[in-house]
Amino acid sequence: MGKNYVASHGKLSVRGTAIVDRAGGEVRLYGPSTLGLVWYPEFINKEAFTCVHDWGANLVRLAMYTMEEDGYCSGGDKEFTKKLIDDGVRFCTELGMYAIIDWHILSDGDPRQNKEEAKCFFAEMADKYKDHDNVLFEICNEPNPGGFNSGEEHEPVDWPVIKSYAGEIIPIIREKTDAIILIGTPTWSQEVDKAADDPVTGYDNLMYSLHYYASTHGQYLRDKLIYALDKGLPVFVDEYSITAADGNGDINYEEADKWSALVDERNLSCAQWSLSPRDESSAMVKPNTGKVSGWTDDDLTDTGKWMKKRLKEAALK
Ligand code: IDC
Repeated sequence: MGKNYVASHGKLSVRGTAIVDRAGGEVRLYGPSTLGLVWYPEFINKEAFTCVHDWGANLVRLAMYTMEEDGYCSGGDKEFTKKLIDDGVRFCTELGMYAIIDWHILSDGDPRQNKEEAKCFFAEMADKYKDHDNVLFEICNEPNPGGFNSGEEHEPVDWPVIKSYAGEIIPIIREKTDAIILIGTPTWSQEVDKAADDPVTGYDNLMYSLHYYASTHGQYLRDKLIYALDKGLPVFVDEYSITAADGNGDINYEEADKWSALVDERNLSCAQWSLSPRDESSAMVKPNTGKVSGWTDDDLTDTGKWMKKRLKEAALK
C-alpha cells in the first residue's frame, strides 16, 4: 500500500490561486484522465488505478462524454456509466487518490444543450459523494462553438453563456457539498483570460479549466494562463497532452517542456490525456497489449512513457 493522499490531506479547498488541504498546506493534484469511461470500461479496475498510483498519481479524472458515441445524453446506458463512475471513485478512495467527475461536453459545445440533464446528474452525484473528501466536480469539459448552437442566429458560446450555465449548476452542487468545482472556459477551455476578467462570484472553491496540447498550443496560450493567474484566477489544467489537439500527431517535446516548466513554477494541478489503448498518439497504453493494468514501459506509447516520468516529477510527495 503506497501513500494515502486523501488520509494525509483530507478535503481540499481553494485559497487564492492554490488548492490547499485541511491544514492549509498547498496541494498539487496530478494524474491521468481516462478516455471515455464507457469506451474502455475494462480500464476501470483496481489494479489499473493501483498502477498509476504506483507511478505517482494522486488523481484520476473520470471523463464521461455527454454526446459522443454512447454518450450520457446521446443514448448511452446511464446506469452502466454511473456504475463506472462509482467504481472509479471507489478505487480512488481505497487507494487514497482524488477523483474528478467530468461532464465531458465536446460536440455539444454549448453547455446549455444538455443543461437539464446536467442539473439532474450533478444533483445525484453531489448527493452521492457529499461525504467523500476526494471528489471534485468538473461541470463542462470544453465549451466551444460547435453543437446545436453553431447557427448564426444563436448567441456565441462565449464566457457569459458558460457563466450563466455555471450559475445554474453550482448552486445544485452546493446544496450538498462545498467540494471544488471546475468550470470550463471558452474555445475548448483555453480562454481563462476571459474568466479572469469576469469570474463567477458568490461561491468558494471554484477553479477554471485550461487545456493544452503541446504540439498545437504554444506561447500565446501560456500567456493567457499567466495573465489569468496574475489576475488571481485559480486555474486547473484538467486536461493536457503532448501531441496535437486532435489527440494524434507528433509529440512536441520542446513545447511540452516549456509547458511543464510553467505549470511547475505555478504549482498547477494537471490531468493527463489519456489513460487508454486507443490507436492514437495521445493514448498512454499501446493498442493491443491485451493488458488492462500492470503496464510496464514496453506496454506504453511514447506519450505514456513521458507521462509516467512526469508523474514522478510532478506529483505530490
Ligand atoms: C478525443 C479522443 C478521441 C475521440 C475524440 C471524440 O482522443 O479518441 O475520438 O475525442 O471526438 C480534447 C477533448 C477530448 C479529445 C482530445 C483529443 O477534451 O475529448 O479526445 N482533446 O482530440 N480537447 C482537446 C483535445
